[in-house]
Amino acid sequence: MSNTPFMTLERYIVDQERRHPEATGELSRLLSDLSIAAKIIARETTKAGLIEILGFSGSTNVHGESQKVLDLYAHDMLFKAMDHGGHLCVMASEEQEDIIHIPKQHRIGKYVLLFDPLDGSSNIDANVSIGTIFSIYTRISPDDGPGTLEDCLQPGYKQIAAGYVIYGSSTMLVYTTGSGVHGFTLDPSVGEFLLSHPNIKTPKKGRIYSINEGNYKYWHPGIKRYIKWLQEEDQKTSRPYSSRYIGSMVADIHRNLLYGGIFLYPGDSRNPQGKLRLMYECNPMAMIIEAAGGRASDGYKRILDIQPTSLHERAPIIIGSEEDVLMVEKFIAEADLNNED
Ligand code: P6P
Repeated sequence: MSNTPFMTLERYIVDQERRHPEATGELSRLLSDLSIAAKIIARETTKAGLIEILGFSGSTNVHGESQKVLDLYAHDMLFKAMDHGGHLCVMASEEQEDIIHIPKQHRIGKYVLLFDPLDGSSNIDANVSIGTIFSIYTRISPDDGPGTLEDCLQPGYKQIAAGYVIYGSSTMLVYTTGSGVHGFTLDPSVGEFLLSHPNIKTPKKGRIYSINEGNYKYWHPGIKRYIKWLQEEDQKTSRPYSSRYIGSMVADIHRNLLYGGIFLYPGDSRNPQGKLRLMYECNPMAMIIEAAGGRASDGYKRILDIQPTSLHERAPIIIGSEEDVLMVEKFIAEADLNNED
């Protein structure tokens, strides 16, 4: 019998809040509202094949990517769940070009919410795990008016909370407020997220690497050498590693968080900034992995230290077990030192 206490997400959030006398309860209620949106999105994604909610919506997002019906559904569900709680001054979504103001009839709060409503959605029709990613900041603009773009363009180290929901063989919500990473599994029969993974710590070194090897010819020489190095045999360093790549960031990083390993979406000669979005994917995942004892960099500097300049900018990301990320940085530095092509 597991010794994990029987604990709902709501109860756990309140318990965590009680440890901070200065807490107002605002953040707790914000996280609780997010979990309601997650339950509704989970309900739709787990029956997507049955209710004609698959396929493309015919629209494209700010990145020129075709939007799936479920992408837009998840975006709308999050907006409707979060716009009236009185905790937020502004929101921003990976699926919407501009910041999202809180409707005038609702109270303005002190928090800022950024979210990727359904990451990995290109996999939806193939029934592959997908996820929602969220990131929470405290506003920096003057307290009285609506939130601003400036509130949304803060470096990742200023996040006060981050998390994701993975819609897979089960639905799990994983979040951190900076002290520990906690995982909750949805029990659909009672509609509650129950504590299943308290205080997740990621192994310092893994045996799994996740990267789209189809981009090999475009990679930095240091990345090329690193991946080839992983494939050599050496028992002392547990090589060769296993290659695991789902093509859904939340699923790949969730597995590596629990098992150990490294996920890489580097910049390359075609896309120097890589593919993943700094504000909606890289920063929240970086906060989580660091709180679990891992590391996240762009190959040169900490992801959380990047000062954003635009809402939808991309960043190269190398994230996971600390020793593995440090090794990639070493290969990159050596290749640069030797001016390798
Ligand atoms: P590629 C999904 O479209 C996504 O944004 C991430 O979830 C995933 O890690 C990445 O793109 C996959 O990209 O180029 O390997 O298909």
